[in-house]
Amino acid sequence: MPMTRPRAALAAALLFLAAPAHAQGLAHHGGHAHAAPGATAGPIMVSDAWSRATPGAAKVGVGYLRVTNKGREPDRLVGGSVAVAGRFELHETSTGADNVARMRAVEGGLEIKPGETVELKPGGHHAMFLDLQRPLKEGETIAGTLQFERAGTVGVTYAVRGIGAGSAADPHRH
Ligand SMILES: [Cu+2]
Repeated sequence: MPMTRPRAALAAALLFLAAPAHAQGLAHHGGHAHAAPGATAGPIMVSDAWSRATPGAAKVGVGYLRVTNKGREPDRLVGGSVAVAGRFELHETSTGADNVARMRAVEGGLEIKPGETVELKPGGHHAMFLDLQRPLKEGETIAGTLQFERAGTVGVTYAVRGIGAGSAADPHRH
């Protein structure tokens, strides 16, 4: 899917993503939300889905999770939705030599090979919730779906953590 949003909107989204990274070391241990229970559809299992609280005026939220493929065929995560946002996109973040994080839409979805677990996590792949209808608050859960090429639609519940939660080197995740 081409990135058609104006540059200003993308820049704002990047700022939103980048800002918490500087406060994470301090904030993380306070925001100790538990992940919602996992969901399965056929061989696809989704677990540890979480999101991050958003500042008042933000129109973008983010989603992280793990997907395990227990089947014999590869599958692809190709999209999804959340009830509180107008649009859902899969993004990839990479940090260049200039130490600036950039993100782009994942073309053609994200492959999950048989037996593999793919993690959407800070600093890597993530779900982006666009056109947020309201702020996300720490401690709540938000419902959504994930769309897989083979497995179809899988329900997912994101546990919303604190605004500074989840560094790329989050000690609780590994
Ligand atoms: Cu993004």
